[in-house]
This record gives sequence, structure tokens and C-alpha cells, in this order.
Amino acid sequence: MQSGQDRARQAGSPVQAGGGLVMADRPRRGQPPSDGGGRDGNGREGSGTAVLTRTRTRKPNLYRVLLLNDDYTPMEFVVHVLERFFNKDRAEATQIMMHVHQNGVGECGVFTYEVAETKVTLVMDLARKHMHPLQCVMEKK
Ligand code: TYC
Repeated sequence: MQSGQDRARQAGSPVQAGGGLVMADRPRRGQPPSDGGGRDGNGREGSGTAVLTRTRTRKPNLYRVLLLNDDYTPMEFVVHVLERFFNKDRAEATQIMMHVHQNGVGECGVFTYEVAETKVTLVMDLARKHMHPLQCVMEKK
């Protein structure tokens, strides 16, 4: 269960500790906190209060980009798509294409949301331009 204080806390915001000392619960590596009076590392006037800023890193949500099989898209076109948009060499592109051909679906790569979305759009636009029914989709991992 999260405490009210935990919920109120945001990444990067200082956390009030006892005795008027303001500090986060996880000190940052690097420059030591200001010890008051002087200027901090950014040349700002110190307040006399040490502040440690906590930085939370979050794992990004990841998405698989998949190709779906169909009866009409030429194998060579699918291999080209895998080389061009998914940086596969010819051997790996051919393997993935054959996997899709035989199993109905196959993974081109795993990306953050916006990168996956862009790749799906690029593949679908190229397929449409060449009037192939190739389908490319993304799914959350
Ligand atoms: N099945 C297609 C054919 O026989 C080839 C193909 C492979 C199509 C992969 C789409 O995602 C695909 N020409």
C-alpha cells in the first residue's frame, strides 16, 4: 500500500525530512548537496537548506511490431520491408518473412510506443503504395 506521503511525492520533488532539512529519500550521485549560504552548482544563491533531488527512472512500455501473412504480398517485398524499416540483413529478413509465411505472424522488433507506431505507419504506407495487402500491427508486450 502507498502512504499518502508516497502518493503526494513526485519524481524530482524534494521531500521534507525532520528538523527543517529538506532532502529526498534517495540522494543523487554527482555533486554534493549545497551546504547553504553559497551558490549551488548552477550558480544560484543558496538558501541555507540542503536539497537532494530524487530522480525516478521508469522503464518505458514496450511494443512488438508484427507482420501478418497474406496470400498476395510478394515474399521479396516483405524481405525489403524488414531490411528497410527494421534494419535486418537479408538472411534474417528472409528468416522472419518465412516464419510469417509459415506461421501467420512474426515479430519484426520491439520498440517504445512512438517508434513502433511510426514503423507500422511506414510499412502500411509503403504496402498501400505498392497495392499489397500486407498488414503490420503493434501489440503491447
Ligand atoms: N504469403 C506470401 C506469399 O506467399 C508471403 C508473405 C510473407 C506475405 C510474409 C506477407 O507478412 C508476410 N507470397
